[in-house]
Amino acid sequence: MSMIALITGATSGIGKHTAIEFAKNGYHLVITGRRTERLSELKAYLIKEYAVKVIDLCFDVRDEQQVSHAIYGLPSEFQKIDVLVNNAGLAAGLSSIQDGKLHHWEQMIDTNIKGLLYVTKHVSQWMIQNKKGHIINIGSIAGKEVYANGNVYCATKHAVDALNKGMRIDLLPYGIKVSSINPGMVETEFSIVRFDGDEERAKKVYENIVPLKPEDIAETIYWMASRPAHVNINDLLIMPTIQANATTVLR
Ligand code: NDP
Ligand code: 8X3
Repeated sequence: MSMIALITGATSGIGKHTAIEFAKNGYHLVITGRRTERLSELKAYLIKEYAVKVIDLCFDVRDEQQVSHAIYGLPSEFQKIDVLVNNAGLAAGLSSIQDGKLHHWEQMIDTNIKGLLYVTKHVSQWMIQNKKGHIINIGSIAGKEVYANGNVYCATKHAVDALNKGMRIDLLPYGIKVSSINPGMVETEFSIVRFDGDEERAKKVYENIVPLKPEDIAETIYWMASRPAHVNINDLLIMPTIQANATTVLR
């Protein structure tokens, strides 16, 4: 069996395009997300287009039992995961700390931090057994800077930044690479989700600019995963050319 990548949040945006990019390069895939139909469609597409093996796992990363059940249920040939892309995540809301909604905070903390931890804990056990592996965490410019009303989302991505560093230290003795990629603005379903389905408001985020495409991030993730064995990209910040930092955007 050739190389295997497990990508969380593959039903949309960065995760979906990362699955396509890895399939294009001959990887067999484990794709995950909550939306079953989208997973099935992507699986069929990847098998047809790239003749790779694909397993789709439908689970909510916030539920540890679902995560462990899905991951430990993988057939043994799929347990030799070479690359884990911790991508599933979201921003919910854009409000001041005093006006923020508790359910938004909980959703972001449970998905972006706890979900990433659950998946990593289980997959890293196998990587340790196999004495190889590469974990690529999707952070954000929001994990490097804090912007107005970004409070809790920024806190979760700062946590991903810290976890990325911590994992790298803990997994070093086992030959496991740990990397993060931190994008600026990428046009996906991210803003639609952030604004609770308000597509008009989401569209305005990318009006009159050329944002990054999910394909740009996918290609960069694959590039990170395909460096020689002695090279690790610890931490990569990637922005559209029209964006200088979290808040300075040329429109
Ligand atoms: P999308 O909304 O297009 O995709 C998000 C993915 O995460 C979906 O596949 C979704 O799958 C999955 N997901 C969300 N919640 C859960 C959950 N509870 N359980 C399982 N899967 C979940 O957004 P992006 O592609 O833009 O986002 C991907 C990552 O990139 C996120 O971590 C985001 O924070 C980060 N990022 C995005 C940027 C941007 O500007 N777009 C910039 C910087 C970082 P499903 O709904 O089917 O469960
Ligand atoms: C997504 C990018 O700037 O909306 O992480 O936080 S931003």
